[in-house]
Amino acid sequence: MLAGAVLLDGDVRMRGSISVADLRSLPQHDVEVSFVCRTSGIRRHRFTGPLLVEVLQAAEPDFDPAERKDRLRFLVSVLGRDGHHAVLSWGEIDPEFAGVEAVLGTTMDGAVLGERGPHLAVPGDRCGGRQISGITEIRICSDDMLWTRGQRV
Ligand SMILES: Nc1nc2c(c(=O)[nH]1)N[C@H]1C(S)=C(S)[C@@H](COP(=O)(O)O)O[C@H]1N2
Ligand SMILES: [Mo]
Repeated sequence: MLAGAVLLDGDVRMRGSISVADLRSLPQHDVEVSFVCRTSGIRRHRFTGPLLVEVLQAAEPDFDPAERKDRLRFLVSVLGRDGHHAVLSWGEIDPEFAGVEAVLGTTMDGAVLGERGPHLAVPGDRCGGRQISGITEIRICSDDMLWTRGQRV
């Protein structure tokens, strides 16, 4: 896999590696995020890149085509090179629902991220935990396993 590429896996038809060039071929968005980290205070960064939802849509998630709201059962987990990962819900990033403009940044504060890998920018998050740097992998799945793990206690 090329340095800086992201592996897309899970419940999508087009699993595989997305290069930085692929990310740059999609419409580019410009977002500014500012968040508070308990250890280092207020942080502010500007990112450009495609919307996360458009990258995922291009990979054709396994939504039931006959049921428009089936997509609301899907979860997206974003993993950084250091092992940090966090989840967004499909409804959160879908423009027909909450429409949070989460971006897979290929530049940060004007500098190309290149082989460091893209950076997730989640406007509106108050803390930094989902502003994930050095992304290596994104997985998407339905909530099926939440409902098949046996009875509630
Ligand atoms: N890959 C990765 N990204 C991460 C983290 C991490 O541990 N690993 N920590 C998050 C947290 S908790 C914060 S506050 C911000 C810090 O961003 P900064 O480097 O701009 O201060 O990075 C976020 N992104
Ligand atoms: Mo943080």
